[in-house]
Amino acid sequence: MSQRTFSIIKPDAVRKGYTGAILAEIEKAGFKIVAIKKASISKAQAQGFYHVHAERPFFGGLTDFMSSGPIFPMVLEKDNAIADLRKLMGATNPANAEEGTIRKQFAASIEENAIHGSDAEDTAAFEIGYFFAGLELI
Ligand code: RTP
Ligand code: MG
Repeated sequence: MSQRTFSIIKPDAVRKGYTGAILAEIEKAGFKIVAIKKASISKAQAQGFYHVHAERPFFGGLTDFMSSGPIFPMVLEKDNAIADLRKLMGATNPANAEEGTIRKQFAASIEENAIHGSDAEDTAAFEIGYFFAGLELI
């Protein structure tokens, strides 16, 4: 059944000029881009987005990084979108990512790892609402 997920092209990938190539991979894999925009978020906004990781040792570095430059948040749709996007992204650490995945091709490190994807239905709903209003999603 058709499902929506949330993704971000992270600041490292935008800086390196990989936005178009990553979007091409996403479309080639059968995702429909429901909504997309360019954004720059503050440290506080990054902390809100990644609040589930607040107690992790990497939280400071992660939120500094995510607020370090422009990003492209987007809403994607296809059958099994949440799991399929995670598969297309590859492992969090690109050193462990499978050949052909976005992180294998475009990520430099576990921190500068090019793309975010929601990990479950409830987090997808929270993350879509964090960046997009209902009227942007028709
Ligand atoms: P994301 O949420 O960005 O899609 O990444 P993920 O699910 O693959 O990984 P997650 O465990 O949710 O971690 C969120 C982001 O935090 C950074 N991280 N750094 N230094 C570290 O050990 C470490 N672990 C995670 C990564 O940038 C990861 O994408
Ligand atoms: Mg995650």
